Amino acid sequence: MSKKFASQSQRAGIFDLQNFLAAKTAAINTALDRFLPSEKTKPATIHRAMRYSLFAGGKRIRPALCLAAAEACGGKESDVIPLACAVECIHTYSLIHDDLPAMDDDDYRRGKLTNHKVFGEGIAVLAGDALLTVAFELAAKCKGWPRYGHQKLILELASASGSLQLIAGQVADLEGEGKKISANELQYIHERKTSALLCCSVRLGGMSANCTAAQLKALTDFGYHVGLAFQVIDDILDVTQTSDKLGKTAGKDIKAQKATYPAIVGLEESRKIAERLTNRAFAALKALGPRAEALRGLAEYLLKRDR
Ligand code: GRG
Repeated sequence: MSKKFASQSQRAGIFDLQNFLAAKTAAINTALDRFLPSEKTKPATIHRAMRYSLFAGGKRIRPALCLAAAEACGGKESDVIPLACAVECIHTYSLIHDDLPAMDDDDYRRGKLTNHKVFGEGIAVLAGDALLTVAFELAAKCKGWPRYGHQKLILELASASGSLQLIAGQVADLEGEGKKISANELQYIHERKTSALLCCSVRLGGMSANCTAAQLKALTDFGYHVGLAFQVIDDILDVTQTSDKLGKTAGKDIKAQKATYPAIVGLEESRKIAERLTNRAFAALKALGPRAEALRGLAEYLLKRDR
């Protein structure tokens, strides 16, 4: 890691990211528990399956980014929480479906057996479907703001998770397996499979603070670059970390002959790319001023993470 980058944490100064993440994770977990039907609610199997993956120990990065973006624009935590929960529900649905035998066929996720390994494929498909649906229910029930009414909020979630973004990325990923693809094609996949939902999380945070158009532009720029950096790091971790550390099967990308940054440009260059993308994200934050310190801390943490 370059000296230039290492100095970012010193500049971040007193901001305590560990505390921030712990507090936001607790708030999100409490809210998710409140929003979702209980395990005993009929039909109990589906609610147990939804909760199994939702509370399996995910890092809660997307909701944390959503809350941090709201903070950067002067928003209130209680206003943004339903939207932060909505993005986590969409993210968890995508992981459940991605792990299915018809897709990535994985046995472990978040350090536990995958949803279909515990509940069977049928229920796992339905648990994913139900989590996706809950996300839109939460957005429909949230407060709504003068510049961003429910139509805009729901459209935001639909665009990020639809066939032009998240699903497009997954399709390109599936179709790219075993093929030699270019760095540009890989970027197309990463933008959609990963960056779109991270960027949406950040934008929804801003919207919940009724942010200005200029603030939303800065958040979009930040979210796009952090999202891409996140996936480059994910690719690096897949080849440098153990399954135990990641809570999912490491080394899967090579086995599935997936195109990744380390495979195309090598590990060292991949690290530099992630660093450059993070610096672009930092630059976008300038427009938001000192209240964006949590976003800055998160971007730095995501670059340096080891799981
Ligand atoms: C099935 C529509 C559909 C999409 C699947 C999520 C996904 C797209 C594929 C899973 C594999 C992958 C590399 C996804 C990119 C996004 C990503 C890195 C997910 C993991 O996110 P983390 O690390 O996971 O935030 P936790 O478990 O901590 O929430």
